[in-house]
Amino acid sequence: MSKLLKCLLEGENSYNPIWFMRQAGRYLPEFREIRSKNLDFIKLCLNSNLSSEITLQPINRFGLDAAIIFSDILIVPHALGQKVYFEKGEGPRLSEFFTSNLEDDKIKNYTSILDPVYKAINITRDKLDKNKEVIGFVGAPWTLLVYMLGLKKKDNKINYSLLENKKKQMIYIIDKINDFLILHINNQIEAGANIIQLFDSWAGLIPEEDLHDYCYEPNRKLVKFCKDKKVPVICFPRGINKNYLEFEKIVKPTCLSLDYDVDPEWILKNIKNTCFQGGMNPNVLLEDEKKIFYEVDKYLNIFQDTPYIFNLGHGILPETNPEILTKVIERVKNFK
Ligand code: 1CP
Repeated sequence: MSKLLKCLLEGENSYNPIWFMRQAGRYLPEFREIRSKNLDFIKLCLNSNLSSEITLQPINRFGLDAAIIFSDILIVPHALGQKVYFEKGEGPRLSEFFTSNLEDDKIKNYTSILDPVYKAINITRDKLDKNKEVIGFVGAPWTLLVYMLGLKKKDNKINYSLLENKKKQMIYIIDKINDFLILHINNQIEAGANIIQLFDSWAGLIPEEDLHDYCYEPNRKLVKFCKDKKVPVICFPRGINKNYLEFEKIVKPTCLSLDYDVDPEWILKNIKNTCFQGGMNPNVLLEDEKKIFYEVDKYLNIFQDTPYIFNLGHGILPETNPEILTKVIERVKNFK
């Protein structure tokens, strides 16, 4: 069993496995080269050979413990019939959402649109060292709905009035999306993904009273599905702060991925018997070496007696210098 799987499944803490959210992406010149010739981002995600090549770029460069498949959480709304646009400086935008997109007769079309993702996983699994893992992923329903319903305003606040008195419809939609996510997770596992990460990147926008229905409950069902299949699952409920504790109790993921707002010492003190991942602010990687190593060591020291996967509190920023990552990885690997 790889060191990463041992850390996730057996509580092994003699080594800190390492990978990064958004490790395949714009900070890498080899990615930018492919991207400059492939202007349609969704089409690039659905090109199995290129997706696999991009997935392996950070592995070939840095020798990380896991490859996360190059795709996007928005590939699911795309496969459910919504057009996905990426406009410069604006973030992703989607065409209008219709509840009818979520009817059961859409399943066949949905799976065939996503088929290239599964082929990319196949190719990647074949090419990757046997002691490294392939991470599949989905966005949790709430985070997908933020994009699917266009809920987020430019200042990253939510237009929550749009959802007032709509609890019943929301729960119906979330349940339906969850069914489609389970299909996508299952197909990724069948294709060779042996760890799943659930991104609930906008969970922090949910008011406290709706966290149960919009965040914990859908994540719990997805986690249960993965655990029933004996596949470890990492949850990233970004921005919920001390509710990480409640999240852990209800959702029970194999591993909790920390954002950079939550206090790692508070987490260690309050949440027991689980594996943790990440936490360091990705902005730190833009600072000088001394500050970077100080922060890297801080996380390694806090979590030295627990199973801990080194990662960041959110994705690597495009401005990050890849050479600094080489040094961070060396530091992490030499820590224990
Ligand atoms: O070249 C480009 O302009 C595209 C940039 C890009 C990339 C490289 C986007 C657009 N998505 C991705 C890949 C991606 N997205 C991966 C690949 C694997 C990896 O290396 O990690 C993954 C796992 C995601 C997941 C994703 N997409 C999330 C969840 C994680 C997070 O960052 O919070 C979210 C919210 C998205 C939506 C999305 N896709 C792309 C953008 C610019 C956004 C908006 C959010 C953002 O700006 O970070």
